[in-house]
Amino acid sequence: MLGTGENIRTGTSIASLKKAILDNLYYIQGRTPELATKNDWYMAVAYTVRDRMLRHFIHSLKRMQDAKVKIVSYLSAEFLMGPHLGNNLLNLGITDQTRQAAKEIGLELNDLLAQEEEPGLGNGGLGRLAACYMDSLASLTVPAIGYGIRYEFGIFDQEIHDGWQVEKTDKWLRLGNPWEICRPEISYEVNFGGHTAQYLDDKGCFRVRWNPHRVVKGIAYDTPVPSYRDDMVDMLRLWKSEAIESFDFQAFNVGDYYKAVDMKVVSETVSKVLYPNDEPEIGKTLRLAQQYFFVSCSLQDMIRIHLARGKGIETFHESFAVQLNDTHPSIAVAELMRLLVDEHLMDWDSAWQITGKTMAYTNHTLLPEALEKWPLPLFKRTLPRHLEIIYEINRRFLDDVRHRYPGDDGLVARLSLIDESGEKYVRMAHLASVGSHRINGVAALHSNLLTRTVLKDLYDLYPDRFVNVTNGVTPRRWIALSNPSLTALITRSIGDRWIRHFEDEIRKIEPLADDAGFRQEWRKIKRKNKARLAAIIQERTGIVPNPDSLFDIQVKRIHEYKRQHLNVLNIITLYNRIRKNPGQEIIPRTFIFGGKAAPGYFMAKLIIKLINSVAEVINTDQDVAGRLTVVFFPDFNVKSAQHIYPAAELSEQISTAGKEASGTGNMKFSMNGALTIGTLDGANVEIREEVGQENFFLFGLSAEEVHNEKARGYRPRDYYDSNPCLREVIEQIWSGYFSRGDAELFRPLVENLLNHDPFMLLADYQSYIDCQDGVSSAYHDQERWTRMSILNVARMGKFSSDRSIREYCDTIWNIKLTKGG
Ligand code: F58
Repeated sequence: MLGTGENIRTGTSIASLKKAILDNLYYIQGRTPELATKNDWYMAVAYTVRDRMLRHFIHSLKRMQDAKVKIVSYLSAEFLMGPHLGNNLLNLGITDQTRQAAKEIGLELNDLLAQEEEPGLGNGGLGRLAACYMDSLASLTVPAIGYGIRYEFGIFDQEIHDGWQVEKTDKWLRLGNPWEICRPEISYEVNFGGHTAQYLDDKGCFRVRWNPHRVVKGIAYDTPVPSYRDDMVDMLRLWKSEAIESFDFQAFNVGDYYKAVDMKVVSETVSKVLYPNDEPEIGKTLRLAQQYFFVSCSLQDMIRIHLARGKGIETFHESFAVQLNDTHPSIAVAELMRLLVDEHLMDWDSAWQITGKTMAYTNHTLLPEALEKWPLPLFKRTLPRHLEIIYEINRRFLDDVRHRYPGDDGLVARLSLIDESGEKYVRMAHLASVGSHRINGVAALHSNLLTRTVLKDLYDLYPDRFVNVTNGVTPRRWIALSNPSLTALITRSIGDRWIRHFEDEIRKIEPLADDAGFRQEWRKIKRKNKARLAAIIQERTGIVPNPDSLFDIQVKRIHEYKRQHLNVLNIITLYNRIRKNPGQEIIPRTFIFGGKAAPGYFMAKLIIKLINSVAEVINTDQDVAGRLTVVFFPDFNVKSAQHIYPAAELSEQISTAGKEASGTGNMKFSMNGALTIGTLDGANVEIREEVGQENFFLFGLSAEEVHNEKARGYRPRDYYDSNPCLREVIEQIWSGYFSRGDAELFRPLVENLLNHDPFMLLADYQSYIDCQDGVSSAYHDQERWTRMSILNVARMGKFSSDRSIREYCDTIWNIKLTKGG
C-alpha cells in the first residue's frame, strides 16, 4: 500500500520506494525480479533515487533563469565525484527507508552500493576538491554549475602484478550511468585549427573571421548534485564530443563514406580519455583540444543562459562568477574575449573589463615544472584566433608594465604571457592571472609562497588580486557517509546539526574527550572500522592485518615529493630493530599504502615496487610474527577511501615542506579521528594550529629550512655517512635484500637519494624516526591517544568545505549567502 497522497516517483515511504524499485526494474531495465542481475537491481534503485531529486533539480534550474541570482560556474577538467548512490541517499535523508524497502524485496543495500562503478573523472586532490565544493555549494544553496568533460575513460584502474603497477582501462560507462541526463538539444560547436581573416563589417568596423579546419560538437550530460537535506539541487554539466552532422552529409554527397566515419572517430576522440599525468604535457595536442573544447562549450552555454534571462551581453559578469580550477581551463580568458569581441561585436576594452570581473583563478601547485605552458607552434596550429587574442592581451599588458617600471626589460620578459627564453611557449598561469580579478592559493603557506616564488612578479604588480582560501572537504561524504558508527555516536551526543553546520557545531564534542565512557565507545568504533578494513584488505590482497595493531596509513598519488619512500625507510628501520632484538616489545603496526602512479613516471612506479618488495620480506619473516605488516592497497579511489579513512589511527602527511600545496586527505583522516604525523607543509600547518601542537606529531625541516639547506649546497651523503641506521637501511635496499638478491632493481632510487635527494629524505630521516618513536609511546597510553583523537575531530570545523565556499563567496565571487550565512 502506498502512503496517502504518495506518488510512485516521489514518495519516500518504504512502500512507495519498494513499489518504485520494482516498477523501475520492469519499465527501465526491462526485467522481472526472477531474471534481474545485481546491476539491474542497482539501476532500479538508482533511478528510484534520481526520481526523488528531479523536482528540486528542475526547480533549481528554473531559479537559474532569475536574472537577479549570480551563478557560480566552476570550470574544471576534473570532477572526482565518487559513487553517487550512498551520497544521494544521505543527502535526501532516505537511506533507512531505502535499506528497508530493498530488504523487503530481498536485497542488501550494501551489496547494491558495492555494485556502483565510480566515475573516476579525476586524478587526485584537485578533482576531488571540485566534488567537495559542488556538495558545499548545493548545501549552502548557492546556484552553481560544475562544467567539465564527460570522459569515456576515467583514471585507469590499478592492478598490482608481481609488485608492479599495471594500468587497465577504466570502462566506467560499460553498464550504463543512471545519474546523468543526456541533453542532445543543448549542444555547441567548437572550432579547431585553420586560419583567420580580417575584414571590415558593413559599419566599416575591423573584424576577424576564424575559418576553422575542423568543427566538433559538444553535447551536455547533466548530473544532479543535491544539497544536504535542502531544496537546492545544483548541476554538474559535462560535455561529450561528437561529430557535427553537416560533416557526414558533406562526405556522403561526394560518396566518401569512410571519410565521414573517420571524421566521427576524430571528433569523438576529444572527450575519450582523462590524462593521467602528473607531469607537464608538452606536445599533447589532444590535451589542449580537450581544454578548449570544454571551456568553449561552457562559456557558450553561460552566454545562452545569460541572454535567456533577458539581459544584455554587457552585464554577463552579473550573471556568472567563473572559477578556473588551476590553469587547465585558463584558455577561458581568451575564449570569453573571442566570444564577446568576434561573436557579440563588443569593443575590446569593454570585453576586457567584463572578462576580468568574471574570472578568478585558483593555483594548486608550487612546483615550477608543473606550471602549464604550451609550445607556440602547437598552440597556433590548434587555436590560431586565440593566439592573436593572447598577443593583443600581452601587448596591452606589457605596455602597462613598461609604463609602471620603465627600463626593466628583465621584468617584462618574466611577466610576458609568452616565454621567449628558448623555445617559445604560452604561459597559462600568466594568462589566467592577467585575466582574473582574484588569484588564490589553497592553504595559507601555499598562498604565501606563491607570492614569494612562482607568481612573485605578478604579485608585485597586482597585490590586491591575491588571496588565500584554505581547502576544505565535505563532512557529509567524509564522515556521515563513510563512518556511520562515528556519525551515530556524535549525533547521540550533540544532535545532528553538526552535519550541516560542521564549522560551529563539531566543537561541542570537545568536553567529551574527558568522558571515559565516551572514549570507550570511540575506541570500539575505531576497532570495528579497522576490522572492516582488515577484511577488505584480506579479500583484495590475501594479507591478514591484525585489527589490534596501530593502523598507520598513507594514501594519495604516488610522487617523490610526497615521500612514500621516507615511510618505507622508517618501516625498514623498525624491522632492523626487531631483527637485532627479536624479543623486544614494540607497538604492533600495520602500514597501509595506496595510490596510483602516473603511467610514465618511472620513479613513482619503482616506489610502488619497493613497497611491495619490502612487504613481501617483512610479512613472511617469522621473527616479526605479526608485529609489523605492510600492505599496498590496490586501486585507491573514492570508494575504497570511504573504507580507509575511518579505519586510520595515524595519518602520514610527510611531504617535503613547501611542496604540497594543501593536501585534503590530511583533513579526511583527521575528521575520522586519525592523528597526524607530518611536516609543516600545506594545510598541515593550519591543522596543527587548530588541533593544538600537543595533538600533532611534527617532524622535519620547515619550508624555509629546506630552502636554506639547498642554498648552502645540500649533501645527502653527509647524512648517510653519519647515521649508521640510515646507512644500513639504504644498503639493504641497494644490495637486493628486498629484491631477492637483485642489486640492480632499486639502484636508480638509491642513487638518486644519495647523489641528489631533491626532496630531502635523508635530511628529514632522523627527525622522522624519532617522531615515529613518539607516536608509539603515545599509542601505548590508549586513554591519552583516544583523548587526542577526539580533540582532533572536535577541532576540525575549519576544514569543512562549507567554510571554504563561504570564503569564495565573500572574497572572490561577491555572492551574499541567503541561508545560514
Ligand atoms: C592537488 N593538485 C595538490 N593536481 O597537489 C594538493 O596539494 C591540493 O590539496 C589539491 O590539488 C587541491 O587543491 C592536484 O591534484 C592534479 O591532479 C593535476 C591534474 C592534471 C595534471 C597535473 C596534476
